[in-house]
Amino acid sequence: HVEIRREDYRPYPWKVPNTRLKFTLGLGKTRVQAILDVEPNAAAESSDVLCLNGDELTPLGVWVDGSPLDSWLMDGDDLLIPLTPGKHEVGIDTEFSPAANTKLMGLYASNGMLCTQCEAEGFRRITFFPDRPDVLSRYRVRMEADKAKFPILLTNGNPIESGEGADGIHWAEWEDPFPKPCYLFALVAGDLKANRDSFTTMSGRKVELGIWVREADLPKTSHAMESLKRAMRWDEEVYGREYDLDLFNIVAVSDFNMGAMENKGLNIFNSAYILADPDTATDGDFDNIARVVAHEYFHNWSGDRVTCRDWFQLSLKEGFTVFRDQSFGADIGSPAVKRIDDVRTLRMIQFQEDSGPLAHPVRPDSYIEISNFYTATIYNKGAELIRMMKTVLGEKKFRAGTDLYFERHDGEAATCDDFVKALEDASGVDLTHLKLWYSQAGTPHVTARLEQTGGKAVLHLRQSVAATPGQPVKKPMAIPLKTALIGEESGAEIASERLILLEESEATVEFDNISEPALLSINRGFSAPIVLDVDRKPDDLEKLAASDTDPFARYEAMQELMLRWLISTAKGETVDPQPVIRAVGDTLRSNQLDSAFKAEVILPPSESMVGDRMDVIDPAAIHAAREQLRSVIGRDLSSELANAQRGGGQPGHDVSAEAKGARRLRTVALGLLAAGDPANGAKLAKAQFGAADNMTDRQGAMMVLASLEAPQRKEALDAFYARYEDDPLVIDKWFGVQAAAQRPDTVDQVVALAEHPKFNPANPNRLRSIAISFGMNQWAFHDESGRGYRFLADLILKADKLNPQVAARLVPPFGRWQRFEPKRAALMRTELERILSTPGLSKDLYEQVSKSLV
Ligand code: B3K
Ligand code: ZN
Repeated sequence: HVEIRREDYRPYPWKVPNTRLKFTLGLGKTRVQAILDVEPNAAAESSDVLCLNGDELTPLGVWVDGSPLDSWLMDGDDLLIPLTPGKHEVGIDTEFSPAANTKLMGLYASNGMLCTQCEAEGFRRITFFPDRPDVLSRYRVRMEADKAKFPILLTNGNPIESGEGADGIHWAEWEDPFPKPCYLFALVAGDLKANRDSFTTMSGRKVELGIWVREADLPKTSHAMESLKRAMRWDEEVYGREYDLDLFNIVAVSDFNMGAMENKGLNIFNSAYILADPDTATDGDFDNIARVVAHEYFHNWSGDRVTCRDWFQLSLKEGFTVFRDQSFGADIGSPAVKRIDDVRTLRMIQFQEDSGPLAHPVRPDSYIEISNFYTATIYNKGAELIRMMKTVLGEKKFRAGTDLYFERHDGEAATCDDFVKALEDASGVDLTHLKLWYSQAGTPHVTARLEQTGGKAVLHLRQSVAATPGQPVKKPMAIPLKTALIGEESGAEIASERLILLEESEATVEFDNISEPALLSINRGFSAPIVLDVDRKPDDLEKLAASDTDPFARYEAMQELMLRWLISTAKGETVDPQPVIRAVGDTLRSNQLDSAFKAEVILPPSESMVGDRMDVIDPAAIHAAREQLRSVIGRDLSSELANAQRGGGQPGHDVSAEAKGARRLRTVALGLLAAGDPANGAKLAKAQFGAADNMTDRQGAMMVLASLEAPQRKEALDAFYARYEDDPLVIDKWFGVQAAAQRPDTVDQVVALAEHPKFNPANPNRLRSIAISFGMNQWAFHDESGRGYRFLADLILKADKLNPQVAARLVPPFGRWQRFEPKRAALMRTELERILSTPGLSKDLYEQVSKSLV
C-alpha cells in the first residue's frame, strides 16, 4: 500500500473547464458517458498524457476530439490517455452496477433509490476523472431513467430541461454554474417526496428549498427544515455569507457511511440526521439534526465556494466548518451547555486519538487511505485551533479575516496557510505562533500553581507535549489561557479575566492588589485544548464548583473534584466522598442554575475519561470506583434527585431549552437514583418508561433499565422493540442501548444481538449501533476474558469485506492497547495481529491496524 505525502503535492498538468455527464440509470446497471474539455494548466509542468483516476472501472470506449482512440493504457486503476499539447475534448464510456456497490462510495443503491457519495475519492467509481480537489470544473449533467421507478431525478445546480422518451423513460438535464471539484458531485434518482419551503436571502433573492424523503417520512422533516432556514439566516448575520443558487435540496438516505455530505446545492444525508418527531427522536437527536444540517449548509462557503487544494488541507474546510456549527449551536441554545458538550466530545474522542498510535497533526504529513483521516483531530481539534485564533484576534478582526479569506479565495482550492494569511492580513496580527498547532500532534499538558504572599499572587505555568508517532521531540506551543482569580471568601472575581499566552516551556505571571486568599480559575471556557493539572485542594475545587464566575470553569471544577476521587479510589486508596456529595447537592438545590447545566455538572466523568487520566488502565477497578460514587450520590442525595426526576416530565412536543433541560436532568437523576437503590430505581424507570410521551424520557428510562438486573428490564426492551419494529432508526437505538449497557454479561448480549434477524452489517447505522456503542463501553469491551475483543475483531473483519471505510472506523478502541494493564494489552494486541494477518484486507483496515500495532 502506497503512502501519499503532503510534500509531494504538484499541480495537475491539465485544466478541465467543462464536464458533461450522461447517465443511463438503473439499479443493476448504470452507464456513464463523460465528456471533458481539457487544456494544459499553465501553472503546472506540462505533460503528454492525461492521467484519469478510476476505481473498479473499465473503459468501454475512449474518444479524443470526436474520434475513437485505441492507444489508451491502464496503469493499475488509472486510465492514461496520450494527448498532444493544446485543447482537447476527451470522451469516456463506462458501465457498472450500483446494486453491487456495498462500499457506498460512488453511485450506489439504497432502499430502491440511487444516490452518490464522492468525498473523498468516490467519483472515480463513477467515471474516469482527475479525482483531486484542486481540479475544478463546470458540470452539465443529463440523467435518464425509468420514470415509474425513478420519478425524481436530482443533481447539483439548476434544472435546465427535461422530457420523456419511449418505453417509460424520462430525462432531465441540469447545470451547475459554479466550478467545483468532483468530490462535490451528487446525483439522486428515486421515488421521493419533498417538504418544500423557501428562503429569501439578505439581498432579496428567493431560494427554493426541498427536503426529499420517502413519502411516509414527510411528517418527520419539519425540524430539519426549520434548522436549515435558521442556519441560512445565521450565516448571513454572523459571517455575511449568502446562498448562491436558486435551489437548495437535501435528500435523506438510509444507507450512508457518515453523517451527511455537502455536495453543491444537493446535500445528501444519513436519514438519522434528518428524520425526527418527539415520539421517535430524542432531544439529543433534534440537536444533532440542527447541528449537521447547519454544518453541511455552512460548507457551501467553507468547502464549496472555497475548497481544499489537497486532502492534507482537509481541516481547512472541516475544522472551520465545525467551529462555525459550534458557534451556531451556542447562539441558538445555551452557550455554556454547548461548550461543555463540545469539550466532552473532544476529550472522549480526540484526546484519546491524540495520545495513541493513530495520533496525527491537524494537517497530516502522509496517509495511505484518506478516508481514515476524517478524524476528531481534523474536525474537532481543527475547530479548537480556529477558536484559538479567534480568541487571540477578537470578534471584529476575526470577522475581517474570514471576509478577506472568502473574498480572496472564492472559486479556488486553498490551503491552511492561505487561511491564516488572510486572518493576518486583515487584522495586522501575526499568528505564526499558533501555526504549530497545524503541524505538531499530541495534546499539550500544562501544570499550573498559584503562589500567594500578601497582596501578590504568582502563577507558575509549565507545558509539555508527549511524543507521538513520527514526532519524538516536541516544541513548546502557544497556549491561550483565559485566567481569573476568585476570592476564596467572597466568591467574587478578585482579578478579572485576562488572556495569558503561554509560549515557552515555563512562565510566571503576576497578579497585584489581591485582597483575599485567591482561587485559580484557568483555561476558562476551555480556551485551549489541553490537559491541565492545577495544584488545588478538594476544598478549593468545591468552592470553585459553587462560585466560579465562568460556567465552564465551574463545570470543570466539579469534574476535577469527581475525577480525583475516582482516580484515587480506582488505585485502591480510601478517599472521603463528602466534598463531591456536598458539591453535587449544592448544584441540585441551586435556584440560579438551569436544569441542563445541572445535568452536565452532576454527571460523573465517563469510565474512559477516568482511564485517560491514569497511566495504566484497569477497567474493572475504574468501573467499581465509578459505581461506588454513583451509588453514594444516589443514596445521600435521594430526595434532591427524586425531585429532579419527578419534576422533569415535560410534554414531548415542548422542545424549548427549559423542557429539554428538565428532561435531561430527569434521566441523569434517574440513573443516580437507580445506582443508589436498584430495586426502587427499576420501579421509577419503568414508570417513566410507561408514562413517557416522548423518546427522550422513554429511551432514558430504557437506558437505565438496560444496566439493571430487574424484571422490568426485559419488559421495557420487549415493549420498545414491539412498538418500533418497523422504524429502523429507532431499532438502531434498541441495539445501541443494549451494547452500551453496564452489565457483567454485556459481551454475551452483543454476541446474541449480532445474530438477531434485524442485525445487518451492510447497513452502516445498524453496524455502528452495536459496534460503536460496544467499543465505547469500556468495562464491557475490556472484559478480562478477551471475548469482547474477539467479538469486535470478528465484526470488523466481516464488515471489511462489505465496506472497508466503515470497518476501519471501528478500530480505534483497539489502538489504545498499550495503555491497559498487561493481560488485557496482550489480548488486544493478539486480536490486532489476527486482523492484520487476514488475507485480502482493505487498505483502509490495513492502515488503521498496522499503525495501531506500532
Ligand atoms: N465532508 C463530509 C465528510 C466526507 C467523509 C468521507 N469519508 C461531511 C462533512 O464533514 O460535512
Ligand atoms: Zn464537514
